[in-house]
Formats: sequence, C-alpha cells, structure tokens
Amino acid sequence: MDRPPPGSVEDLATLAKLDENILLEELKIRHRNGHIYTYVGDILVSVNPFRDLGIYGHEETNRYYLAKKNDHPPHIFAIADTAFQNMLGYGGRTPTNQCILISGESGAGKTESTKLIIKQLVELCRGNTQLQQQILQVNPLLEAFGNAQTKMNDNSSRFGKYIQLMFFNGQISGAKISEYLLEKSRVVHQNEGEENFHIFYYMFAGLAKEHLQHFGLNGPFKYRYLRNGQGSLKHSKDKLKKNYEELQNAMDLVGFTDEEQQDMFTIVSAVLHLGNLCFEEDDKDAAYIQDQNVMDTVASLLKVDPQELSGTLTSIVTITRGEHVKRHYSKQQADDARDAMAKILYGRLFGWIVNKVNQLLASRDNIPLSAVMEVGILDIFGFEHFEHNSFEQACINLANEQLQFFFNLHVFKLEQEEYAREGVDWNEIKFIDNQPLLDLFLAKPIGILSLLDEESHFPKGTDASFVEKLNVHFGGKGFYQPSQRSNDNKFTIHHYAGKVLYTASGWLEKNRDTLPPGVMEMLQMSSNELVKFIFRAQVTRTGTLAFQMKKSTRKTQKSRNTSKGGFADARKRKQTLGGQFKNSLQILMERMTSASPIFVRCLKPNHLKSPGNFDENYIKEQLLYTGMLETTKIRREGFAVRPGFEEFVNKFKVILCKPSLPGTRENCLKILQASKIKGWQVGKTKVFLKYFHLDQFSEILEKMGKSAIHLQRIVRGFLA
Ligand code: AD9
Ligand code: MG
Repeated sequence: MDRPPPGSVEDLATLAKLDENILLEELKIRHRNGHIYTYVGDILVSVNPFRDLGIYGHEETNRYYLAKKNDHPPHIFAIADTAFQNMLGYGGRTPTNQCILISGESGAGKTESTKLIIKQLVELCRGNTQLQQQILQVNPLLEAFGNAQTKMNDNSSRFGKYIQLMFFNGQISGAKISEYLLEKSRVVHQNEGEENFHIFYYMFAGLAKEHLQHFGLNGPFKYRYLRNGQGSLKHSKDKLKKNYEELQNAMDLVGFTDEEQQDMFTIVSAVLHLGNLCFEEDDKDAAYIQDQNVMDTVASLLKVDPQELSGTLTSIVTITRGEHVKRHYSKQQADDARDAMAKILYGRLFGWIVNKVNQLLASRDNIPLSAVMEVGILDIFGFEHFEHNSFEQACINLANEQLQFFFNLHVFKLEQEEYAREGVDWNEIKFIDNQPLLDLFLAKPIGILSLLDEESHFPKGTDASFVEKLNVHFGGKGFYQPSQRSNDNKFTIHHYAGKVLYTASGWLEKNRDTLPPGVMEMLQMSSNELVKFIFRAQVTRTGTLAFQMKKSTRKTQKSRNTSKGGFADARKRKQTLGGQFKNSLQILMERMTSASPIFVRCLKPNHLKSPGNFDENYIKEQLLYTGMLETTKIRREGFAVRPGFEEFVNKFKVILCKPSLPGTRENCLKILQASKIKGWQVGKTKVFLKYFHLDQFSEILEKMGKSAIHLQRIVRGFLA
C-alpha cells in the first residue's frame, strides 16, 4: 500500500505499516514543520517545541469550539473540546465525567498543556465571569510557590496537582485542586545548578524597597537558602519583576486579601532569615546561636518569643521524675532543627494557599451536587533521573509508574479482557506490564515504602539498615539492583522509563518528617494570625491540611492554650510522608477510575531545552518505554467505543427511521448494516466501534437531520 508523504499523517493509527522507525520519522518531520501535535487514535501526542508557535490565540480557540475531531489538525484545544463534549454528552454520547491525564518526563510540557486545556475549557463556556478569571489565575499563583528551576526544566513543578473543573448547565460552577507531595526539602537545599522556589526570587525583584525593609530583606545575595542568590543572577531582573507583577495580579484576582498577602510574604521572609541562623558549639559541645540579631528578626516576623525560639532550636526539655531536664543540642542537631522548622513553615504555607484557593473557587450558591459534571486534569511531576536521586525522586517516579499503570490498564488490559469476554475476533497485543514495579514500591509488608516505614518506626533504624533490608528482600529480583559497593546506601531501580540510581541517605528522616519538640507548640501560639492558623490545622491521612476554625473566629482563640493536647493526639496518629503519599495516590486512582480518561502523551525532543533540536535516540527511548508502537496498534485495530445494545439502539434507531425499537443484538446489526460503516464487531452484550466511528455516526445523523428539515420545508412549501 502507498504510504502518504511522511509527516502528513495526523493520526498515526491510520498508518497501514507500523514500526518504531516509522513512528519516529513521522514525529520528526511533523516537529520540524512546527506540527507538534499528532493523534494516535483518541490519544494526543505532543512534542515540546521549546518556542512560541503562536497557535493558542482567538482564532484557534474558535476553530476548535465544538468542532469535529477530524475537521482540524490535532491540537491540545481539541482535547479540551473532546472532554467538554463528552462530559455534556454531545454527539450521541452518554454524559460522563472526564479526566485528562497528561504524562511525560520532566520538561516535556505537561504543565503548559494543562494551562492550555484549562484556558480552552474556560473559553468553551463563553461568558466572562469572575470565577472564570479566578480559575485562569490559579496556575501563576501555584507556580510561584510550587515550581522551581531544575536541571531538567526551568519551570519544574515540585508538586503534583489534580484540578477538577465543575460544570453546571454547561457553565463553570467551581474548581477544586488536590496537591501531591510538595518537595519541601528544596527550601533548605538545592542541588548544584538548581534553584529554590520561584517566589523567593520574584520577591526580591518585585517588592517595593520599603516592603523589603519591612521584612528585613536586602538583596538576594545574603541568604544561605538561596545559594548566594544564584537564581536572580541567571534571570534578568525585568523578567523576575514581570513574574512578580503577574503573581501579585493573580493573588488579587483569586481573592487573597492585602493582609493575607502581607502575611504570606512575612512567612517567606522568615524562612529566608531562618536559613541564615548559624550555630556554634561551646566547650561542652552545646550549640549556641552565633548572631542574635538574625534570631530576633525571625522571632519578630513570626511573632514568637525570641527566648523561646532560641531555646527550641538549641535544646530539648524532658520531664524526668517530675523534674524538667534541659539537654543541649549539638551543632548538627540545631542545624537540623532549624531546617525542619523552615521546611514546615513553607510546607504549611503552601498547603494553606491551596486550601484557600479551594475555598475561593468552591461551587457557587446551592447548585445541586447531582447536577454537577466535571473535567479533571492531572499534572504531576514528570519522571526524574539526576546524578543524585533521593526520597523525593523515588516518590515522583512512583507516581509516574502509577500513571503508566493506569494508562496500560485502560489502553491494553481492560480492553483486551473485554474482547475475550465478548467473543470479539482479536489478535492479542502484548504490552509491558509495570505491575511488578508498583508491587516493589507498594506491597505490604514487603515493599519499599512499607520497609521504609518499618525502619522509620524502629528506634535503632538507620538509612544503612533500611538499604540492607531492601537488598535482602529484593536483591535477586530483576527490577532492583543492590549497589556494587557495600555501605554506600545506594541501589538502582529499573523503572519503566529507565534506570535510576538512588541514594538512601536521609530517607528515614525525610519519611518521618518529624519536628523538633516545641516548634509546633511555639508556632501555634504565635501572635501572627496566619502563622497561628496554619499550625493549628490537622494533617489528614493524605498529607493535606484540615483547617478547623474559620478565619474570622480566630481572634477569639488568641489567649486560649488549647493546642498542646490536640497536637499530642495528632502526633500519635501522625503518618509518615511515604504513607501519606501512598494514600493520596490511592485516592487519586479512585478518582480517575470513576471518570472516563483521555490521555495526552508529552515527549521531550532533547535534553538541552532547545527549539529545533530533535534528538532521535532520546525520542525513540520515550516511544519505547511509553509503549507507543503497541498503543498505535491497539488504536488502529481496537474498538475504543463499546456501547451496550440498548444504548446503541436508543441512540441510532433514527437511522432506521424508527421512533422505538427494542435493544437487541439483531437490531444493532440492522442499524450497523444500514449505516454502511465498516470495521465494527458485535459481541455478546455490546457493539464494538472504532474511535472514528462515532464521528461517522454523527455525520450520518447530521445529514439525516438536515434532510429532515429539507423535507419539512418542502412539505411546508406545498401546504402554503
Ligand atoms: V515537570 O515534570 O513539571 O519538571 P513539565 O510540566 O512536563 O515538566 P513544562 O510544561 O513546564 O514541563 O514545560 C517545560 C518548558 O517547555 C516550558 O517552560 C516551555 O518553555 C516549554 N514548552 C512546553 N510546552 C510548550 C508549548 N506548547 N509551546 C511552547 C512549550 N513552549
Ligand atoms: Mg510541570
């Protein structure tokens, strides 16, 4: 069969001949021509252009408005439109909640795609409500606090998010964001060539002089947590200032009050000052603070007692036989206490911001919940492999394994199981099942996270004893490779997307996520409203914050010392970070399973973040590990649409010009034959259609609709 000119095919599933090299060539030529989007059946593949293509304006918005898929070239807006139409049940579909799952390596374009999908979904509702404006501003706000420059991406998401947009009568009625595992450790440490969260640099570039002074800040070069202000050197001040203005605008539009914004910057400033606290040791190895001024600044920003703050960071008080005994920290312990406090300050602030956004965007008025439909969009942190990979990378990569598993489940497993059950004539397509990798991480009691929890709860557990256990349990298995050297705390995991060498140093501490005694109590008693509020929240089993008091009632709580008992209870129940992450992934999977999925696959054309560079080997690697060839095959040969007999007959009985018709297999066959559509099969209880059949059916219905109107006109004409 003649192959169409390479690069001209918009849907790879229509190619007659398929292999890895053909897929690669098609994508390469399309990328070169600025066609970054390509379909694989109902899946969208996007290759990061690393340049502004100017294809997301009004013209495109209108072009893809309630359009038919094949009328226009592949586009991310078409995905938004499909989700919208499917959700509302246009074109003979049953209305269903949708979830759009965007996957790809770090820097492949997931977050950009997410923003474009949200923009288009907002546009699809037409109108220009305050809520629509607020929703559009959520991303700049969250990115300022939750994104940072890494080696793989200048604007890397350091948290995962699932955004649910709610619709009522085809109009946006609210939004909800769930966040996953912010990389708090970045606040106190960044690897070579990386930065802290954007907000720190924006603040220095954008805040007025007197504001900076108010926070005791002068220039980003003095702060240890900013690695001497590296970030602000790399980016032009104008760009950072613009980013700050965008953030400011976003905070205003989403609805953060001036007072709240002031409090947010106060906490961020306190974190920076905290980082500059240095400890020395006296001749009894007891830590003491080197620079009292820094301590006083932190205490005054956080509105806590300076004595109590320095006490909490340098010593622990225990009660032995009714007596208070004070034990001094070593310098190392004091450093750790300081960093732990900085991390929790930032982490709680972020949790509060997300919570606040959710309050501000919650569904309006008294819209009946049962009438609300939704489109969810998943934008997680992409697969990562640095020189140094820690606990955070393990969690990030686990999330990516989980997403790949979900993809396989939907695209290959469930579908082929159904063919077998229904007796469809089918040649099985093999795929690489990553279930063993999920088990490696998640199995109980012998999985990496369970073993980590066990070791974290064990008083004598160390990172080395943890790795020892991993080696004992998984040493002989294919996906886990112990280090060649003993005692370097390293191990390698063969992820679906490649090998990653992990270093387990500090994992137990990161997993425990404990605070030095007294820090929580001290911050709960702060006279700064926001500080007090965020530390009185409870941590749920998925790691999000549950705020119990309304902000307006906070003042009345000021002098009541109720926090201690509550906190002690919470600490008993406190879950490890790994445990929280596991729970949140599970809930995410449940959410996604309850909606109908749409997949977007982002590919990264090179490691250099550069336009016009298509590294064939790198793309090929991604095509291989995402199972793109198998996906294309199943989309070419498979049946993406599978209505039951009843549903099918109900929708399409008009083709036989029948107002009512029983939903039998026989009637389905009659309709299919009358439609003259080719390539379907009929199983035991369902009709099996290819993804493009629905469009063909809507065309038939449309034509029939038109001719019916035409007939009516003729009849009316006669009567007149
Ligand atoms: V990570 O896992 O959060 O580290 P993402 O989210 O996959 O990663 P992101 O969307 O942030 O990657 O894209 C990285 C960069 O690629 C962006 O900052 C843009 O500079 C560039 N990019 C991505 N998509 C597009 C696009 N459609 N048009 C132009 C793009 N540039
Ligand atoms: Mg991202």
